[in-house]
Amino acid sequence: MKNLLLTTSLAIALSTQAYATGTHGGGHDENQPTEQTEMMVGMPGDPAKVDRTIDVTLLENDEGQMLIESEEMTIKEGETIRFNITNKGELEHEFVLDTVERNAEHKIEMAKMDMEHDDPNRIRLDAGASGEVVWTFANSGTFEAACLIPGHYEAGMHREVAVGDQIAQADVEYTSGTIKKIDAEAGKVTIIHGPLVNLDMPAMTMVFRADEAMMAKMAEGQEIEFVADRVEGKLTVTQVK
Ligand SMILES: [Cu+2]
Repeated sequence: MKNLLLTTSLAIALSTQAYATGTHGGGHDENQPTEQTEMMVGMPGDPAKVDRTIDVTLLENDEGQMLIESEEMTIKEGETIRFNITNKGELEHEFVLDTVERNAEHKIEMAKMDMEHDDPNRIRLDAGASGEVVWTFANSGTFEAACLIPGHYEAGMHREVAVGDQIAQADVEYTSGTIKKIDAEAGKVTIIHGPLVNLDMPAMTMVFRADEAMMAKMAEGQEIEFVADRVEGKLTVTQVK
């Protein structure tokens, strides 16, 4: 019992410290132990200064796999991401952000004793529950989002989180096109375009979806450079310049 109390107060002390670091904008306080203040993966983000939201679904499928589903987790160094996480499975799951090495270490600890943590880089969700993790990725590198509940990682619950200073830009190739028609009400735009390399499509005239922000940058007859991708199964203009 004494041990348990000790562990609990230590956990509270550590997470309080991690939050405090977040509000200091990442300044490294020499007096703090390095374990929590200098996590390789970054630091707790300020919910008021989120750059982007990534929706994440935790679930099991009929093939016995357990999955963390989301768009590609390709993040720019310094970006603050709100991970909007929903557990659509029938089991309890976790979402932990860390290095691959540290996740592996914690997985071994969890196998010995299934501990419930309350660290800002992780959240545990009952079936049907949802929650969020707001995180600032301070360092470039390849990290990992995982569920460390015994057996779940092995069943597939891990995915790569790539953080780089160039990745988000370098990854995309702009295609030139001419806007033939805009249907703002339907959120559709018809573009006569060159080959779409990322979608493996030849030059042609096609209808794309576009949100209001993209529409605002377009006019009929205009020549544009754009990027299109599949969003929820629909061809969508994701970037325009
Ligand atoms: Cu899980």
